Amino acid sequence: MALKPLNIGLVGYGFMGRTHTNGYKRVNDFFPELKHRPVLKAVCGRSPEKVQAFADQWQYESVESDWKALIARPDIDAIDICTPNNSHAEIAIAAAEAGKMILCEKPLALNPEEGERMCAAVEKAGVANTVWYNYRRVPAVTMAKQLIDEGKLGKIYHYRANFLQDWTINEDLPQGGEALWRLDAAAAGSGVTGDLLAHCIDTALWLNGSIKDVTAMTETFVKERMHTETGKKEKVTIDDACAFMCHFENGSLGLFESTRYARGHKALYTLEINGHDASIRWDLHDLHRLEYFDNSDEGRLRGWRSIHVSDHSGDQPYMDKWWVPGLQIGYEHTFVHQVADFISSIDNNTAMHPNFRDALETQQVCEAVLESAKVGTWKNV
Ligand code: SOE
Repeated sequence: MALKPLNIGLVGYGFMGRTHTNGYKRVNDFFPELKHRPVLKAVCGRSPEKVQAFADQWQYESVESDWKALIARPDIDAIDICTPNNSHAEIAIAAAEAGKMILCEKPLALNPEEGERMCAAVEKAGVANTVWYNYRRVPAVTMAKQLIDEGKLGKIYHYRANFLQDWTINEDLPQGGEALWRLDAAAAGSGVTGDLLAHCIDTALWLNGSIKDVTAMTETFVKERMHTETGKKEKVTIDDACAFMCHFENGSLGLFESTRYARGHKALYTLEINGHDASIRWDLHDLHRLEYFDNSDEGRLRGWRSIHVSDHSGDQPYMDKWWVPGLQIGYEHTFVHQVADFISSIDNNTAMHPNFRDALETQQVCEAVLESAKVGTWKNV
């Protein structure tokens, strides 16, 4: 049966533009049951040479230099937003009003107020929407969700997560511009809180439910950096590091830390969950492995199991789509999985998560974290 086209209009062509496009290109080869095929219709960006080079390399059919023109095109079904965070709201709201489906890069917005307006727009228009919190779709993380939902951990006491990097230690690194907008609060909204902790929060809300309140500290280690646009040294207004504690609604305690100043760590996302009956541990650098301690194991053999989530039997999520049992996949596959799940939700008219509403909750936690760090007290989410 011929697949129905899902015409994609991509806005932005940076690192995330590549990860998403790779997902669109590979999905049907590995998920043959899907009824739609993403078609790379157009990519949009301000620099005509760069956008054309991207289109040529990734085989987009056409280019646009104005996202409004892209949204106005009747041959586009879905808008994929890969621009800096300060343009997500405007583009998403316009896309929803034009009846387009939307796939938005994380974090949803600059703040919850923008996020609310984005949710209202997609819900009013009734358009399919998702936010690219891709780590949910690492097979081992998805399997952690299955185990928790089956009650294998029992009552949860602790949730711990870190996201550590070291790429901004150099004081000479400028802020702003196309490459370094993540260091400019005007474009990014915040530093590690919205960029990295948002991933940890998204996974945590999914695995362990809502967060009630938070207490946080943030630090900006390099106080001034050259701004690419003004050519002058400007105050740095993002958080370079952030740590927070929280109470989850289920009574468990949370501890989260993120920094771009952890020398030696490039992108280390780790999480650990301790329940009454069992514990789970996961590490992005060894992403197939789910470590699992089950207190009901026979005493002599009780200990941490190291499960390589790469089997096709026993419902290990996503793995039967790829190679033969035991062989590995990686970071880029999480985006293929997200595209597959998005298309499947369209094919079957089922809910897709994380959607804008889910991502708004993450945004609200980020806001409470930043606010708590500012005022130095606990903040309700
Ligand atoms: C920042 O370095 C970054 O690229 C984030 O923006 C991504 O969301 C994260 O997955 C990896 O790190």
